Amino acid sequence: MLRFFPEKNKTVLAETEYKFNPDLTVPQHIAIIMDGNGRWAKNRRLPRVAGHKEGMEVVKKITKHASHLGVKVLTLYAFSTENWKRPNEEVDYLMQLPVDFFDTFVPELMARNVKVNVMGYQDLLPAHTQKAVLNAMDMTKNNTGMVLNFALNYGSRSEMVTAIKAISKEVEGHQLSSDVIDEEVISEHLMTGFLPKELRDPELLIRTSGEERLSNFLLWQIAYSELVFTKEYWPDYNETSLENSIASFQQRNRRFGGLTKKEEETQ
Ligand code: V07
Repeated sequence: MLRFFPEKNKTVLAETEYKFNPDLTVPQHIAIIMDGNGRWAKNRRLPRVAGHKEGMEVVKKITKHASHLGVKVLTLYAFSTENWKRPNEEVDYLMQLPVDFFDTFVPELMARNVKVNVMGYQDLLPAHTQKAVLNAMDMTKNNTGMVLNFALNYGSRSEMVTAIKAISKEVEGHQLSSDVIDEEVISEHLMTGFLPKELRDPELLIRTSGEERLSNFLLWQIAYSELVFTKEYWPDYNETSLENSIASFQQRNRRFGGLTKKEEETQ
C-alpha cells in the first residue's frame, strides 16, 4: 500500500501490510512441524542435506517474523526420536545444524531479545550438539522477548512416560498425594512445563508439505489447537506463508467463539 509520510515528505510503500487481520489476535504460541526438506532437495536434484541447510535459513526468517508479529512462544519440531533411523550421514549433518545455527544467529537473537529453549532427550545427543544447545540457552537466558523453543530428540509419548514416572516418584516419596493429580499437575511435568501456564499449549499448530499427521508431536498440548496444513515444503515457507497460516487461524478461532482484540479489551 502506498502511504504519504509527512516526516519524510514523500509517498513510500508502507512497511507493514499483513495478510491477516491486525484487529484480531495473533496466536501467542505457535508450533510448527517443519516437513518437506528432503522432497524440496529431491525436486532440485540436490542431496537431502541441502534441504536441511535451506530449512535452517527458513527457521531464522520465521523466528524474526514471528517475534516481529508479537508471538510469545514459537515451538519448532527439529528432530524426532524416530529420526535416528535415517542414514548416518544425514543424522550427522542434522546434529551439526544447532552448532551452525548458533554460530551464525546468536547476535540476531540477542538483538531481538529472543530466548532459546530446547526440549527433548538431550543426553542422547552428540557432545558437540549438546554443547551448542547449552551455550545458546545460557547466552539468551536473560532475554525477555519471544521464546524460541526447539523440540530436539523429542517424542510426545516418551514425554508422557517421563512425566508419569516423575509424578509416580513424587507420590512414592510422599511429596504429592495421588488425590491432587489433575490436568495442571500433568501439564507442569511435561517438557512445556517451564512455560507460564497460559502459554504452555500452542493455539496454532502448522505442518508444512501437505502431510496431515501429528507424528507424535505435543499430543497433550494440542488438545484445543487449530491445525493448519499447508502444501509448501518447509524451505519454501516464508513470512507471507506464516501470515496466511495466522489468517486461517483467525478465521476459525473467530467462528469458535474467539473474541476480537477490541472485544477482549472491552470485556
Ligand atoms: C534442523 C532445519 C530446519 C528444518 C528441519 C530439519 C533440519 C535449527 C535447529 C536447531 C535445533 C536446536 C537448537 C538450535 C537450532 C535444528 C536440527 C535440524 C536437528 F538449539 N534447525 N534445525 N536442529 N533443521
